[in-house]
Amino acid sequence: MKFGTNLNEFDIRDYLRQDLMPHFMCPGCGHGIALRALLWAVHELEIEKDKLAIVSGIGCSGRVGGYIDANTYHTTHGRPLAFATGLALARPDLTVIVITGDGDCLAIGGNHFIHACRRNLNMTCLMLNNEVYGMTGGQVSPTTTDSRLTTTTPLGNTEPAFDACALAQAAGAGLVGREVTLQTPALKNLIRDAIAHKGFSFIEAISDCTEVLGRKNDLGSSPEMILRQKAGMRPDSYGNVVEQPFRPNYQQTGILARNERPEYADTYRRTVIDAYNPPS
Ligand SMILES: Cc1ncc(C[n+]2csc(CCOP(=O)(O)OP(=O)(O)O)c2C)c(N)n1
Ligand code: SF4
Ligand SMILES: [Mg+2]
Repeated sequence: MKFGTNLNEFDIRDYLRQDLMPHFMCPGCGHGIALRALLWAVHELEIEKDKLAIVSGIGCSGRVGGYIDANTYHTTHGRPLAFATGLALARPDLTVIVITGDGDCLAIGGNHFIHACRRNLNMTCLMLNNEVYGMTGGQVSPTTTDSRLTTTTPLGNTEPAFDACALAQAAGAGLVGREVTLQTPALKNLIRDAIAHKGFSFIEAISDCTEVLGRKNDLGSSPEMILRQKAGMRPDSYGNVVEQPFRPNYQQTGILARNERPEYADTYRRTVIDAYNPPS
């Protein structure tokens, strides 16, 4: 069965489990905007709901996946990529998408992340980067910007932040991209390209935690927070002129790297499975 009644029109309600509404997200949370971009991309690709598998970890980002009316798996903290690896190997007919947070993906799940990039198994990893552990009350994360106040850095963060896209690229991911949630159509295009790419795709969506990071750092209302994502004009990798994100770590957006190399399940099947089951 396909999503939606009219495939020319995107209506997010066709893709959500309505019985779970109202959702848990705080007003203005960037994760909801990223969810919209993801479902819009799924709609444009006309992915059948029975063929879509969403795997998420633990966190506000992890809970987002459960609202999608498809096959959804809410796994343990930091482990969605490990779970998705088994799923994608066993069921190459599925479109496997991982939704993860900056803490889930880069802290507790950091080891799984680098190896998922290295293997290049066919799946898409969408990391919602709000620079904080949102769900647990606002602790510092590996992407927290320098000097930010968090519950575990009450005098300001002194650790440098990870550039997740540079890390993914160095570890061998097939496609790497970044977009701010403010640019929802551009984020949708990026996610669509990532899903269509055969291999491991990593997308960093620059999200906002209005409640526990915004409030602690006096970043203003949720509209003010999201408008801070722009400061100037620049062309993205699709040639469209869009606003530039304000955070210096995220000046580059769009597709940042493409690395066409053998997809892992194909290689594994050829070298291991076929060896045990030679054609008669
Ligand atoms: C093994 C384990 N350790 C710690 C936790 C507590 N915990 C739940 S969510 C979370 C951090 C989530 O941060 P992030 O991945 O950035 O997601 P966000 O809530 O910001 O979207 C932590 C530490 C847990 N659930 N399991
Ligand atoms: S705590 Fe932060 S990340 Fe979690 S729902 Fe609220 S705004 Fe979003
Ligand atoms: Mg986070």
